[in-house]
Amino acid sequence: MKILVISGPNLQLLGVRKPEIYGTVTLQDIENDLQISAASLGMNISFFQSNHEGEIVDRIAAARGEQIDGIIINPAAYTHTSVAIRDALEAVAIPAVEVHLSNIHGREEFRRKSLTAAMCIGQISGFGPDGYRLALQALAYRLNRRNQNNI
Ligand code: CA2
Repeated sequence: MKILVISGPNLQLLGVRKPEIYGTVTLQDIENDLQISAASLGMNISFFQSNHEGEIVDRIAAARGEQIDGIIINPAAYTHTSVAIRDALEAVAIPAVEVHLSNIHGREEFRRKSLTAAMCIGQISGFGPDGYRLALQALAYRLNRRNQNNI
């Protein structure tokens, strides 16, 4: 099972800036942790971070040809603005889970709306770095069930 983790703009600053909102864990820490969790679930995992909307669209589009089975995506600020990322997720139709470190529903009004979540199986928001591990487990459940049912 192949999983792709996509991180949007400014997530490379995690753990370095604004620890009062986003904590002290870095994106590299999150990816290292996911690598271990994926190995224990027998999954192959790869990572992509970009500050550029078009690069994220291209990465999602390429996932189909690479036989990626599941996507974990934190589109960061593009969550609230990007019809292009939403359309890319819809087009590839690969099961995806949207993750947010913070609880976007408890923050500023403009963060409460996600354009991308509707194209995902679901959204995990507010659990900090644990949200990524929960997303991986959710994908494992979904993909295993799908394989058992041959769909
Ligand atoms: O809570 C999340 O995971 C977010 O996706 C993080 C985004 C934000 O725009 C979303 O509304 C919610 C921000 C990404 C990281 O931005 C930083 C900014 C300053 C310092 C460190 C990270």
